[in-house]
Amino acid sequence: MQRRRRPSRNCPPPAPRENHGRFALALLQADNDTKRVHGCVYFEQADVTRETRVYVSLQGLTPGVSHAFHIHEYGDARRCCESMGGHFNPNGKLHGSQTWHDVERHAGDLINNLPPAGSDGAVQLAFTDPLITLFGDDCIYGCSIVVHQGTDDLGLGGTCESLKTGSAGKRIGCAPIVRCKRDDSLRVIA
Ligand SMILES: [Cu+2]
Ligand SMILES: [Zn+2]
Repeated sequence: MQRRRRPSRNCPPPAPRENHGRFALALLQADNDTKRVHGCVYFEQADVTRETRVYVSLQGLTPGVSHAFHIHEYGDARRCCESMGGHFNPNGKLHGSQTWHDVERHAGDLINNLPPAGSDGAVQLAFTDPLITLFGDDCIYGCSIVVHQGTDDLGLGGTCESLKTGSAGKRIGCAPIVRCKRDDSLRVIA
């Protein structure tokens, strides 16, 4: 068989990387039957030494309810939100909250709960998280975002379930977290 030559001499070189930042996206899809939660969660991390910024824009929530919102371990949607595992917990911690810096938490606990949804069922906010990362072995690519029907009790419920899940109830929306290109239009400001 004749060997083919790669015509590299006449082709432009690959584009250099724009910067060292990394970006990710969870796109929650609407479901016509159940009016499932939908919208977008966008992540940015400028480099491995910087904290990750999270931008949330969701619709289809229950007005007035502060829904629990976490990163779960798997991005596996074969059984919709049920196959996405428990809270992302690479360090083997108990469930907790970002609010208390001296108390342990799952990396996936984030801010635990979204602010109460508006009368239109929408929420927009941005926050920074010191534990999650888009770099290295424990990066969140391939994990998922899960939104719950109820409110996370921050591990204060006095039960084993509370120290595991925050007793946040049914999963009403979810999506895998995938790597994406930088997109400043997804930087919603609350
Ligand atoms: Cu959850
Ligand atoms: Zn947790």
